[in-house]
Amino acid sequence: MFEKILIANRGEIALRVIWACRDLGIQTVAVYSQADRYALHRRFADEDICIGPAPSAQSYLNIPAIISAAEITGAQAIHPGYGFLSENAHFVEVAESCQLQFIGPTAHSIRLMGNKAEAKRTMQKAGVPILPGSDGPIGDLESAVKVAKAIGLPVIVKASAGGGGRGMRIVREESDLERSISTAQSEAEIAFGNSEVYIEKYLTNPRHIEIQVLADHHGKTLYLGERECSIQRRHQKIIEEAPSPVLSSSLRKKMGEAAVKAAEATQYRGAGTVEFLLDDDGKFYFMEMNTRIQVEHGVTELVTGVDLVKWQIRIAAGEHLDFDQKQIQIQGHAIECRVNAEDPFNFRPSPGLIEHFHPPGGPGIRVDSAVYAGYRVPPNYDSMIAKVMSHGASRTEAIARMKRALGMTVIEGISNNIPLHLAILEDANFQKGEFSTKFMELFMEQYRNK
Ligand code: MV4
Repeated sequence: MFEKILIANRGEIALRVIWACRDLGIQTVAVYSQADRYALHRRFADEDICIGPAPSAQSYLNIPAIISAAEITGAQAIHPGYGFLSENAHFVEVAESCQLQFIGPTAHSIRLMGNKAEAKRTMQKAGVPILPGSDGPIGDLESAVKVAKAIGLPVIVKASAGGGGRGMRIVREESDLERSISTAQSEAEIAFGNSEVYIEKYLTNPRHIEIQVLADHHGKTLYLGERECSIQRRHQKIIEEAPSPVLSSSLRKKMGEAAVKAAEATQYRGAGTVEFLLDDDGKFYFMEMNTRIQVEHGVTELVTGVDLVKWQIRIAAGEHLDFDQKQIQIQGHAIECRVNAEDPFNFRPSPGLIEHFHPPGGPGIRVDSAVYAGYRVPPNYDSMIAKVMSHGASRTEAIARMKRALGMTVIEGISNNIPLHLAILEDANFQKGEFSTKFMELFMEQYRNK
């Protein structure tokens, strides 16, 4: 096992990794930017080192500074958290060339999944269901039009280098097809330096269901159930839950086995998430694979009892997964609300001084956060300041506990989106578990008019 790990991240996920390291008896090194002088990840790590000015390009994305910090402190491994360098194949290669173990998959897996058209092809070969569309990136316009006509409108044009909703264009009418493709191509070139796009059938009201997987270095790959992530706004998740209110145990098994196939097709190792779209008939299709620990991993931890971050570290150190698929049971129901420092109506960021802070607690509540009373939320990074998670024997109990927790949370000095969460928790369709990725659009109409 490692003796010392450097955490190349900030905020709640940096603390989450410190928790896992403490439990495993591993020393930690925090890196921080000049904007994070008063951040908790600095305080709770055994050592800390400044890696640059506030802008992430000069600090949390600064590969030479982070590698130097690892060398100076004698860390043996780097945990990237999520965001920042977590899915940067080049960073993995640099770390490994410096004899630093990257806690995550290989550069090869990251690169393969980073190209969405290539990933889709790999999945098709592996027998994982995909949506009909172009076989890989679009060649010329003429053949793209042919594909679109063959699969039928609407179709969606996606950037190969995109993902997470960036670089997509829906085409509903044949007359828009050529223009949409060329716009998508030039937008992709500007955004990613890669104009490659692919085309596939567009599903109008799917659910976003993702399967958590863990794979060790010895050929064992397991699935840990699903997370329902349909409640998003502008491709930012707001509420996630496990299990999905609509998955039967047989569909869970089918999707889980497909996710394991997807991971095995890329010789995946570590923690990963396979995203699927699920339609009304219970048919599911591969979308993307995220090759990192995700923000919403905690709901899976609550319903499976498996510490995913600890396993990321143990797997990177070469340990065997010491349990089997049949030992993974889904117990009860968990919900996560992402608490953001933002206006609850216009969603504008609200950084600044937190004057009072009282996190919720009590039975069935977990809070992952890195803020405190007197802390100043810097304007430079993501606005998420806490993840409030609830766990109960049933979905009804998880919702009740979440309402209780959010109602007893105090955050004063800056705006936050708890009022939005409470309104969603009161929504009749949310309570019935009847929603799709369209939920927030529909919800916003009545929320705004209140
Ligand atoms: C789709 C889709 C419908 N049909 N692909 C958005 C994020 C990226 N992972 C894929 N996304 C979508 N791809 C096809 N063929 C609808 C979405 C989508 C979406 C997916 C999940 C959650 C919220 C969403 C909101 C809008 C669109």
